[in-house]
Amino acid sequence: MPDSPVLYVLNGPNLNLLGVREPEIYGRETLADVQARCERAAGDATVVFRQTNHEGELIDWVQEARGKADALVLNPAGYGHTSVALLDALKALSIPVVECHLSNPAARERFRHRSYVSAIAAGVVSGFGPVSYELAVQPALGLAQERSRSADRSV
Ligand code: CA2
Repeated sequence: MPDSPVLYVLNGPNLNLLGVREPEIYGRETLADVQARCERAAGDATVVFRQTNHEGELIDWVQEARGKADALVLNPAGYGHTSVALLDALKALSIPVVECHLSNPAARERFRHRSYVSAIAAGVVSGFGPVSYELAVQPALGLAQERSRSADRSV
């Protein structure tokens, strides 16, 4: 791993509406505020922070992360509950993935209880609003560092 690890933070559909709609569920902070929290939590690491409303674009970014990122924090939003295609893309990754949610989907409607992403995630942080992202960043980077140390040992 280079001196400064690269962390991808990818966000799925409708998260661009953060702070604008449904503040009672998702709070008043915007996605730009969440990005600033991730950058702070990541310290010296480079953070690539993106949001898309399109499943194919999210999958393209996951594939891109394969060659460019050391770890991934992913809020798949609605696609976490539905997208086998996203799961397939994630399965091709060998970097640590931490799934992250603002709300706690397990405490919401039944259709939100299933997450395809959880099947491959190293861990899941949910229910703490924008703080969920901060809590996800540190273990994602820690796991990346562990992985690179054990790769060093094996050469
Ligand atoms: O709690 C989360 O982070 C979710 O991933 C958010 C998704 C939802 O489908 C998941 O079950 C849990 C929805 C993202 C929509 O974001 C909005 C934000 C503000 C206003 C409207 C939607």
